[in-house]
Amino acid sequence: MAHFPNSPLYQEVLHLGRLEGDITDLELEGEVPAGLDGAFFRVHPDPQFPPMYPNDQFFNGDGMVSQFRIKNGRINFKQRYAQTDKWKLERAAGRPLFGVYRNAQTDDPSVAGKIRGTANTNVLVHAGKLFAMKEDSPCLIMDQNSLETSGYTDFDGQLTIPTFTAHPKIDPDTGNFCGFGYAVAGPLTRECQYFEIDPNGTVVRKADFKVPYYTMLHDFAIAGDYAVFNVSPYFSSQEILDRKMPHFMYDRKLPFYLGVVRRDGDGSDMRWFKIDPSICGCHVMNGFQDGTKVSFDFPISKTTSLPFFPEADGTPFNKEEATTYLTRLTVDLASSGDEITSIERIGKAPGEFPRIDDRFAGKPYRNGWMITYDFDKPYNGPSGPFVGVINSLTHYDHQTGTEKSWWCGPDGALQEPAFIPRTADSAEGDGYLIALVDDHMKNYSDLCIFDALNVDKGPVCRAKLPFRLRQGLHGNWVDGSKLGG
Ligand code: V55
Ligand code: FE
Repeated sequence: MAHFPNSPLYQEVLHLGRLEGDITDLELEGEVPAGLDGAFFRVHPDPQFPPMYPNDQFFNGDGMVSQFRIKNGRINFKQRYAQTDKWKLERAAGRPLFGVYRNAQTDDPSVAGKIRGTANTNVLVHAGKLFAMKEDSPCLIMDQNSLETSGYTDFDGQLTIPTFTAHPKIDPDTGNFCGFGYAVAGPLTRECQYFEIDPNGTVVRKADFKVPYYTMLHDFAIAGDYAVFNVSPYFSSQEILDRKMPHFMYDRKLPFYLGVVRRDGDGSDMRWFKIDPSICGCHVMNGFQDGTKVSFDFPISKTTSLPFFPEADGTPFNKEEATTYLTRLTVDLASSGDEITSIERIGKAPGEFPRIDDRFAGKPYRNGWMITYDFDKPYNGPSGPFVGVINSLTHYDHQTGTEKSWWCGPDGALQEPAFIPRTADSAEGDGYLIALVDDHMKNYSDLCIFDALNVDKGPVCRAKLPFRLRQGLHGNWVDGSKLGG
């Protein structure tokens, strides 16, 4: 029987978790804000079995979903594996059957043609279910109260594409789930589809388009009437897959493109704007429309910020070139060319995992948050999977240009936050930020709640877990009205 390799991929910051369970009434430091009722869902990759190949990577772990249910001043914790088809097949076999990250050519022949998804990237409640998402596979449905998995869905035959997004946006006006799939005509293909699913689970819009080259179309924005996509030079090829390598590499010689398409059309109006030499982006803070102008805010770097998606020409990973700064691209649809109108840095603190008050998705907005790298601060722990230790939480006020940050101390790091409105109709940004703060020395995680506009004051409440959650990806808050008990 294989065992987990003696590598940083499974130890230190990425020490495996694999724990399913429940804790009622977490220990608290400080008080849960009065009236808070809902749940914070988040997910991390957590391989059930040792990897079939030693060159596996962090993004290939099985999805482990955590639920923090907050009500009546108390916080309950529940954690379960997303029981994907992959997870069930491997569980039944008692061993790994799927090979390296998004490369079916490395799988055991017994699972040929099976859905390879790990549901390890994002979790969000929509249409009365918890969607557990990975961009290479369909949407996995779980129960938002029990975290039981029911399985993959094609929304009653309404969505026939083989992939789904891990970065949906909810349109605050319609409540529609806005998403897309890429490689919809099969692995490595340029065909993509934008879609919207209404609050009842009905697919109400579809627009087909083609990216300029096959890439990792990881995140996007809605911006008024438009959907906006960033194509950064991540790529793959049959040759990479034939060599049994993980799926993506990076080619800084490929241009960067921003694609803008109407959300209510058939996709034929897609316009691609170009930046060459390229920049590199991944996650998106927000987008908005002002007449014929469309703006897109995202942290960018000069080159790949993900060390495990290496440069194809062998250029070694470079921390300075990989450090991401919040940047606003603006394009004008009244123009006839493919030029970006402006590119403007709008944040000083470098960071990633951007968030907003989601009630302003696709609209002009003032407040953004990211977890950030304060490179000047000391750090006692081991290095992790990113450019540096993400030791701070920063609020960006786009109106005044001011930033407020909180440093978590020398022993750990933060995971991606989510915004909680104080009340359904409170002003933009008036509410809380919720985020895990991990102690890499003592190996505990605290779920922390901050006053969203005063994050620099530190958490108003800490809920203490008796262990550390593994580094995760994304998650979302849902109001208690969408949950049982
Ligand atoms: C990302 C994460 C993924 C993935 C592709 O953050 C891109 C980027 C956790 O999985 O499969
Ligand atoms: Fe992501």
